[in-house]
Amino acid sequence: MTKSALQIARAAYQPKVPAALKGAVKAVAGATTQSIADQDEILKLFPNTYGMPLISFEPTTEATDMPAINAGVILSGGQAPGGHNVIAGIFDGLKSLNADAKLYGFLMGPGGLVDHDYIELTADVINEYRNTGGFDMIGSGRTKLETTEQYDKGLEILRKLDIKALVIIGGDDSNTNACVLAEYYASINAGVQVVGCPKTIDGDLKNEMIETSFGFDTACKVYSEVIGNIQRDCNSARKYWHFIKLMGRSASHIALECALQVQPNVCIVSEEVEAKNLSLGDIINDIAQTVADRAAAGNNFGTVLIPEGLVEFIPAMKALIAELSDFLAHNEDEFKLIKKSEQRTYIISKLSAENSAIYASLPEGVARQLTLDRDPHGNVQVSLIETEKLLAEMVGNRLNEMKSEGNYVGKFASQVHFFGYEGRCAAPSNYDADYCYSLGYTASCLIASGKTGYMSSVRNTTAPAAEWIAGGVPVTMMMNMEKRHGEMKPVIQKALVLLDGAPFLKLVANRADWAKNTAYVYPGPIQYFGPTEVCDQSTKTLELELAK
Ligand code: FBP
Repeated sequence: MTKSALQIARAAYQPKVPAALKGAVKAVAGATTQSIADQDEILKLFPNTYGMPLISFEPTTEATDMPAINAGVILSGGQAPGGHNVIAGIFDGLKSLNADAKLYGFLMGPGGLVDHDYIELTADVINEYRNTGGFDMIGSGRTKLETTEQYDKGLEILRKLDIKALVIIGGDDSNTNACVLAEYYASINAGVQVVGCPKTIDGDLKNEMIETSFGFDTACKVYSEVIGNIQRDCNSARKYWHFIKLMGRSASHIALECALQVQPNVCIVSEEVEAKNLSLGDIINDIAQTVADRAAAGNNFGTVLIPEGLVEFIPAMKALIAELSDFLAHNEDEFKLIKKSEQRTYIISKLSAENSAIYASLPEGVARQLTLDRDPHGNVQVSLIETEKLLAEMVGNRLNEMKSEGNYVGKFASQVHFFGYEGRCAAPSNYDADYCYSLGYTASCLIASGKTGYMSSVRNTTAPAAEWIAGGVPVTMMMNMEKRHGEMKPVIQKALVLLDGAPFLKLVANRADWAKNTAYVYPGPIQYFGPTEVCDQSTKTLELELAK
């Protein structure tokens, strides 16, 4: 396979790791834990894995004579830069304990475990993928592990390969499933540990013990580079308003981080929209006013950042989507029989009066996009909803009205963009390459110390890597009960943008200036070689959050 010059040079990069992981470690147990909410229900559902202590790894001089441990690894859900380094870290960690250890990769996500589809990950395979983006070493998928049949089927192959531990690399839903699996295997004394690793470009799997999910850093840097390029184009031609939707299924972390990096004219934050109970009309009016104000100063151009999940946060839309999801979950078969051309009328006839009116008012395309299949975890596939077009069109219409009212003089031409897939498989930044490798290596330490139901945790990551803190967090600690597919389920609580958090407050303090004046910043491409302040910086979000 032909490799780029960067790929070849990058293969030799040695990820930086916490000082504690450079030699033998011992697991030190900290305080016992509780789930963040609904403690009684979560305890009842996880009697074997609830309340375990936090773990940190510290260097030890005690000699350890470890048996060879075979482990399996699964990549679950959307791609995120650095996944290959997590696997490399697990591999190196297991091998450092005993060179006879084996690592197996289950193919195309959790489905590979159930279907017994796997490969052995030898040094040759691992070395091909060190510091590369993508999940193509073993592929990924969104199959939800949720039935005992699936767990038992998985156990057959784990036993056959003598696998004693499984690492599930995934987002909040996948790590929730990892914990359910850990609990089940513990309850039947299967002798298989399950450990999770926090992955998602969305950045919404984070809490007190998990500073960030991997991939967020690289993806935001890739998007910020291209938004910066668009802003320079925009500031050169001075004739377009660019409506840029950014991935992030629920939380607006990506849009917010990119805004902090590029200083756009407008950045919508879904969590604020919800808190202020804004309607679609309010959002349109706000953007149109900014366009009009800039036009009054002779600036008929600008940028608007839109978080992918916006529609689900507009309270009226959220209520509509909730009813629609419940209805579709219970009437899936009937709905599938309705002709495409009649689906809209059918849905309108089935919803409550209020939701039906909102649904009827939506443009045809968006209405159809809302009824598309949910993902296996019951989520609306928001990446398929063209919010950027919806907003650009509606702002254009509003400006026409304002013009006829005499409240706008200017020219409005829009361009729409959606950045998501472009960033999910980028070559990991130094931050992600180091963080991911450390997460994987830490997972191997959790395995070696017999832990199950834990998530690998690496903290203090705005400091130099040597000072990072490696450990494990019981997954039940992050759980609460939420409604999914019409039923209450234990799930890891999603971390949304905090409206009193430092990153959002930074936006608030600056957005009036950024709206009016052209204060664009052009971050440029990710740098892998060069001065540390250019190559090793983390996200603005993390810097602001950890500076408190
Ligand atoms: P994960 O939560 O699985 O990491 O996926 C995140 C994401 O990239 C979202 O930002 C996006 O909405 C979704 O995946 C797209 O899903 P798909 O890859 O199935 O198109």
